[in-house]
Amino acid sequence: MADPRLDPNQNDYNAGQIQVLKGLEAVRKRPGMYIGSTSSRGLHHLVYEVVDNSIDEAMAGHCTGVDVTIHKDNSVTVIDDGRGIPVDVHPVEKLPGVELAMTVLHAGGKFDKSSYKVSGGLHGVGVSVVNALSVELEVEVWRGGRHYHQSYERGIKTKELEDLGPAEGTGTRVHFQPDPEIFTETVFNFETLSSRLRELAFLNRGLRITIRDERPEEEPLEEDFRFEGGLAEYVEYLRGARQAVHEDVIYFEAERPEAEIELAMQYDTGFSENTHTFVNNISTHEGGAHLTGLKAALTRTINDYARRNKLFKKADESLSGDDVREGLTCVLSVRVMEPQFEGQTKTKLGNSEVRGAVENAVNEHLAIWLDENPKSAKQIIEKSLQAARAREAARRARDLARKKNALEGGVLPGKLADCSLSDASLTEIYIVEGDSAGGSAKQGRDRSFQAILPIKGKILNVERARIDKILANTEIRAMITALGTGIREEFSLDKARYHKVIIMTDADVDGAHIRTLLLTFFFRQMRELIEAGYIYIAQPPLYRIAKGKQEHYAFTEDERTEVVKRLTNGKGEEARGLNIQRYKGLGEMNPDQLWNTTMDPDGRTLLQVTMESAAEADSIFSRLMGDEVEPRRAFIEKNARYVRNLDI
Ligand code: 0RA
Repeated sequence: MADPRLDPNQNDYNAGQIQVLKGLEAVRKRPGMYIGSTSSRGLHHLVYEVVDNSIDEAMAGHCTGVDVTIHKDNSVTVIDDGRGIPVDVHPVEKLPGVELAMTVLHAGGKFDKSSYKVSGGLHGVGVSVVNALSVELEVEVWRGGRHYHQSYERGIKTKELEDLGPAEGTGTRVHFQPDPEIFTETVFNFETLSSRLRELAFLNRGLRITIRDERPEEEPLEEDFRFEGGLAEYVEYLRGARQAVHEDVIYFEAERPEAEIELAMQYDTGFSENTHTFVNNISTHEGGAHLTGLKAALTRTINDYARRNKLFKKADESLSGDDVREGLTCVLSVRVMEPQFEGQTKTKLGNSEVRGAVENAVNEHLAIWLDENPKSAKQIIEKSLQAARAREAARRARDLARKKNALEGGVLPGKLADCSLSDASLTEIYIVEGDSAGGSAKQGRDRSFQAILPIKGKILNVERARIDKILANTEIRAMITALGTGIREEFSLDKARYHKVIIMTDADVDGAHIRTLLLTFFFRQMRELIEAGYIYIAQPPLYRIAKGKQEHYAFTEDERTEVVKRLTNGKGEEARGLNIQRYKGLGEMNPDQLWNTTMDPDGRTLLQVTMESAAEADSIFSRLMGDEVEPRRAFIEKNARYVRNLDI
């Protein structure tokens, strides 16, 4: 009985007050039990506890603003414009309401005030805990036209509630200095407080919350939060720089007997999921019933919408939970009368009845939103379908690995005119642009060692496609099967069916483009083929120069000039009846011409493709063939002066 005030013989103190002192003594003995810790975390919880009371007032519709100030001495003031803590004497406890609030643990129940108070967890223990753990606390109330004041030290009253006289307005002010005997850290972190206050402002739409830090020498730090858009604005804030898939944030509020529900969400072009859930303004990191309900509803409603609006291509198509959450930024906030917090960190909602309430509300409101926003709905389904395709591709890629390369053992493509020799070190394959050139090449070739694979037009740009699209492409599949090596992780040089892979395209811009696309494919999917020196580029002539029965070919402009000079003895072309043909494409050559100029090993020129640096090639391919236009433009501008024979 160290404290004389705990002595029941002291006539100032009745039995009720002894209970009070014992209660606060318990808080000081085991502060961790009430605020979680006595470190920096617990210190900041003191502020949250006081602010929570103001926010309760706001949620009850009686408070528009909360102002938090950190003073130079690391004491804190919280002011609100609520109704003010009651000051009249409680009929049973015989103490003013404000004094009960300041000294009785969980005094909230003593006031006839129904709100979504938190039972359990660290919040909602009551401002009396803050009082017990403060070396000094002052409370002021504006209420009923008057201004009141009371003060405490370490939870013990040092001044009776005093009526300071008439005053306008209503509200409450609590000023407290955390006790250094309790806390190992007594310096507040502005960022920690302001980010929680920002979060609270998002969670309580329209509520103004300010924070002011008076500690800096020069000028106080100030933040002013007020979000009329509530969670919708929160989602925009969280999405940050990620590019939105649809313009408007999906947003709704719903009331159910089990819970009040507020949800905002938006899809972006990214691949991650960012879902945050709250119960009574407390973040539920571990999820729980509300999150389970949300996920179930999301998957169901999006699938239903896609099916009803015929956005699936196949009848049995469907989107998985992961598909509909790819690139999603989402905030769910529920208010529950008696939340049960479970889990390791007591941040998992246990109330099973909330699951159905959330599921039902999201089903209903999301369906309405999608119906009312068909353009956005379509963009969302498309995004989810992309996610589904990627996931399917990943699955297939895994299957592929498991089957130890399905493509390699596959039937050779019908378009392939294979050679008769089977010793790969002696054989070569021409990948030829277009069917007509392919036809000439098939007729002109030496079929014992030369295979021909015609491909149609511009093949897929593998730089801008996910693996599923790459493998679905007929031309690419034909190449993979013909070459026999497999791709990427399953690539095996030993299985190459030819040791020369010769790209043969037209000598124009389109041909150059197709050549680049093919090289991109080899670089990304069969890099070892380049490293082994198996990839070549055929050099078809640019000109055919005929004089009578004589035929000459020129592969460059310089060669053409030289040939013409030789045939005319320097006297001009027309005069000597020269016939000069500019080859627009391989198809203009007959089989013999193609063989003589481009395919005959004794006369042809092949360029072997080599790679100085894979990293450099990597960067060039992604700049040239990737999504971004600007790096491509920059590269082209920088390298344009090296481009010759540009034929547009
Ligand atoms: C109980 C009843 C009433 C208000 C409050 C508590 C109250 C507590 C705090 C704590 C910080 N700010 C606060 N503002 C209000 C309402 C009594 C009534 O007027 O009916």
